[in-house]
Amino acid sequence: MNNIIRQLQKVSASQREAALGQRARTLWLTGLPGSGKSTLAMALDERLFASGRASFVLDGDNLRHGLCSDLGFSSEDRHENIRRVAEVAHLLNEAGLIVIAAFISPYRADRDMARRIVGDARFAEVHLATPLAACEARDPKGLYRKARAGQLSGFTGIDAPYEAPLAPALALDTSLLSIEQSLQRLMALVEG
Ligand code: ADX
Repeated sequence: MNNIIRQLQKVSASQREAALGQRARTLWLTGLPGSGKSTLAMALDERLFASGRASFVLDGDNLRHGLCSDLGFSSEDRHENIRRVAEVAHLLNEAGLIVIAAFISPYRADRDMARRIVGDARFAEVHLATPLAACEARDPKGLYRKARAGQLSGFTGIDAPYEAPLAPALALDTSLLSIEQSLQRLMALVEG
């Protein structure tokens, strides 16, 4: 970057983490639409808050109303979406927070980019490995139905790809696990 010089902060990330009594981490929840990302992200955040942790959820649908409202669903726009979100996750981690990021993030290369931006030591990839048939049966927003009817194109799982993680820190099939069971595994990951 020309003519732009980094300023050093007087308070380090590790000092902030120590004050908060936690390790800053980013749990990156990836999976098909309807796989349970947002539900689990919000429930985990609530549980962390109740146990005295400082956490924050970054959710695809929410950020697409603000920071990413100029982006669509082409592969280029999804890439930019993930880049921006990963930069925000990094900043929140620098502030000492536990970040729960819930994005379809369908491309492996984009998730690898997110890992690089956040930093490998802080990043944990969680695959919501709920099968397509179960996600489609839930169809919480009616978007699978629209995609099948040809009213929505480029929908992940129907006519846009989803590249499953090869080695996630955790894989959860929410068609088999209760919310409570999934939460316990996520809490163990945060604490590990
Ligand atoms: S990502 O692919 O860039 O990671 P993100 O998680 O931010 O996606 O947003 C996904 C949300 O956008 C879905 O929950 C759904 O409500 C909405 N959406 C609208 N159009 C599409 C589409 N073509 N593919 C996937 N999700 C879509």
